Amino acid sequence: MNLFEDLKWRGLLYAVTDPEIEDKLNNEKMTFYLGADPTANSLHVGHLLAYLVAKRLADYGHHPILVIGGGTGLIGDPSFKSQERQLLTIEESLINAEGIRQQVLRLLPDAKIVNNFDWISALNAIEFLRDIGKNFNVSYMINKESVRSRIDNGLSFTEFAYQVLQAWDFEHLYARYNCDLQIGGQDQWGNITAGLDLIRKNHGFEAKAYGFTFPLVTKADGTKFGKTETGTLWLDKEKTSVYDFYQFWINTADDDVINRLKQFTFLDKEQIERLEEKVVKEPHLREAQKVLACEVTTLVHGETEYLEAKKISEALFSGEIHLLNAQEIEIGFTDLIQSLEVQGKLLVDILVTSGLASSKRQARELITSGAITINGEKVEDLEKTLDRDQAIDGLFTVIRKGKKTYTIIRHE
Ligand code: 629
Repeated sequence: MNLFEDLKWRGLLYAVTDPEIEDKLNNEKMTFYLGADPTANSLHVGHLLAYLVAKRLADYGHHPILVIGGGTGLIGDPSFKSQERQLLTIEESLINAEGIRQQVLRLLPDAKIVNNFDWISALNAIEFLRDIGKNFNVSYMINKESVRSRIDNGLSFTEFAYQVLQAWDFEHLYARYNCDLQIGGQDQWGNITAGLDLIRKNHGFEAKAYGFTFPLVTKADGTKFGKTETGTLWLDKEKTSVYDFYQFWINTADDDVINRLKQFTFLDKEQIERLEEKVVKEPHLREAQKVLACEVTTLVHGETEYLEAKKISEALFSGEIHLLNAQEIEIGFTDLIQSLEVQGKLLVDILVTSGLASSKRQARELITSGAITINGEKVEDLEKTLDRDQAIDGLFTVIRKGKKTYTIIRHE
């Protein structure tokens, strides 16, 4: 499959600025760019899609430039945003930019990475208004969706001017690196085409530059992609644990999993079609979800982290939490951990204090009926006491009631 067909098959083409792009992408080596503003110190799964599109192009032989918007991030892109943004401080922008640089470097280790703070901060007001501003007609600017949708409920001159800066970036990269393609999500259409217009104004109509956009990721049930109950799914493991990241992908609905495999993995058509068959024939095995979680977690966090997340997940599923070490228990089961002073105390009493039994009587019944296990071993002795020496890594005792209810005691 050639690149253009592959992008189409994966559902990664929303709009192109020129049908010639098909031939250029398939048969030439283009220098292209993708930008992200450092509004946070980490990218999230929405950005991931964009960087994976960049990786697909790079793997095909095109040359990537990744722009970190240290300058534009200080202004705020109004595209697809219903409200004026809170301004970042310069310091926040620089710190966030560094976090993002590290992440994109991991995804595209050979890409050229530049920060538009370097050239935008060097611009003064006179140059901005005379040299760049003169090329923009206000009625043209107002007709951009990003501006029109905001004009009635408030849009500052600051955000209004954003498109000019992104357009200037494109021209800058075109002039300096021969960059002739910008890619972005569908929300970036107005900014990308502003750049093309500026390039034509300054370099003549024969100047050839292009843009294409990919669609926003949508879910079959209509809820927003990339959010969990706890919020945004970040790529930084300090913000979203690898375990939660893995869980997010493993929990993908059957109706969505094939699209996610197309968009977020590098498996080919044949491999994905094989998985599609499995979703239909044996959905209970969740093979497609397992492959998806493996591919994406490995891509973003590496194999060791993926294996650990998988192990934690499987332990929970099989009920064998006691096979994990203390660190894995901390990562996977924070919600189940109770810190208690239990040394030498009777299990009967601990079942009550930890909330697993409502009374001592019930606690005794649970024990004698064989419903209680400690670190995987059934306890039927009513005189059983807890001892730190038998705890996992001297720290945790896993108490299970019945098949699925757990409490994890952290020995104080
Ligand atoms: C300067 C800044 C440029 C080119 C682009 C930019 C950033 C752009 C933007 N992008 C989004 C972001 O930063 O706001 N103005 O969060 C985001 N992008 C990836 C995809 C996107 C887009 O990073 O393009 O559509 C999300 O999928 O929203 O010279």
